[in-house]
Amino acid sequence: MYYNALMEEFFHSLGIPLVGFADLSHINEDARRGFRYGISIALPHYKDTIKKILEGSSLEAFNAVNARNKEIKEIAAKGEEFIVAKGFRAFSQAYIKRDEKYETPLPHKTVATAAGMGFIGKSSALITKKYGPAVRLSSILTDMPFETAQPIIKSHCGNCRRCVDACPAGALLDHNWSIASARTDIIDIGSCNGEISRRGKVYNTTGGAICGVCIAACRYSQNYLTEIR
Ligand code: B12
Ligand code: SF4
Ligand code: SF4
Repeated sequence: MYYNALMEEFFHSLGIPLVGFADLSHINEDARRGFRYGISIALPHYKDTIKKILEGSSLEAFNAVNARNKEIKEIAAKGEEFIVAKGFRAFSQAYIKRDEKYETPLPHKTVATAAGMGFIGKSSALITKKYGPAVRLSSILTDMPFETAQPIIKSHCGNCRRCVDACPAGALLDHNWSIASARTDIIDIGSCNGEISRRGKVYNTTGGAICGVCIAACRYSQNYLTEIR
């Protein structure tokens, strides 16, 4: 028996529009904590947040992004509890911290491409069809069985380079991703991090800072902004 419908209904009821299911058995066992399946969830940013990022009003954007981040973390934790209550094991990755190399054992984006949720763009972000990269991500590892998606293994950016040109730090390297790509092929995280810290000082944010211009400028985010519902 597969539990896709049950979990989709659960996450939709909590306001998560995008849910994907991955078979992670090809990934290092320690990284996936011995679990075979991964659930990827994505919560879109409000359209207003994307506009604010582009207008440069970073304090407001920072607060809006943080609120969305808190929301998806809480939802992922509820997902874990729900699965455990159904008699399976589960682990929410929402509160996993990055290490000193700015890495986590199993990034949300890896679970997301394996779950068919989107591709990695030249911005190094996950690009979903409907909301582009303008989503907050989380993931849950579990032994609850699912029918799993076909993994996405290459970029659909083509010749587009909007995010590359929009990045104020010149951090993006105009690379078309495939699963063989290394992060260093795509982004210079030192430059990106420098820009984020600079903005934190300019806008006097506490407890972190954001840039996100590459996310807001993406043509897929722009399509989401202009779509008529
Ligand atoms: C550390 C971190 C950073 C670091 C390093 C960024 C980086 N690219 O690694 C810094 C501080 C620079 C950063 C900046 C930002 N970040 Co950040 N960051 C993280 C964090 C906490 C861990 C990422 C990680 O483990 N990196 C390690 C490297 C190896 O992996 P990766 O680059 O993330 O992803 C690669 C793999 O997934 C691989 N891959 C994809 N599919 C597959 C499949 C297989 C089989 C394999 C082997 C590999 C593979 O391709 C990816 C690209 O190289 C994640 C949250 C999380 N737990 O995942 C958020 C996260 C990636 N960040 C996010 C965001 C939004 C941002 C910022 C916009 C925020 C800001 N402060 O302004 C910027 C954008 C920078 C950018 N263009 O990427 C979002 C991305 C959302 C999206 N749509 O993709 C995440 C997922 C947070 C979230 N909860 O939503 N971030
Ligand atoms: S978050 Fe800002 S500095 Fe970092 S890659 Fe995106 S646009 Fe460039
Ligand atoms: S702006 Fe263009 S190049 Fe950058 S991630 Fe989006 S589609 Fe890809």
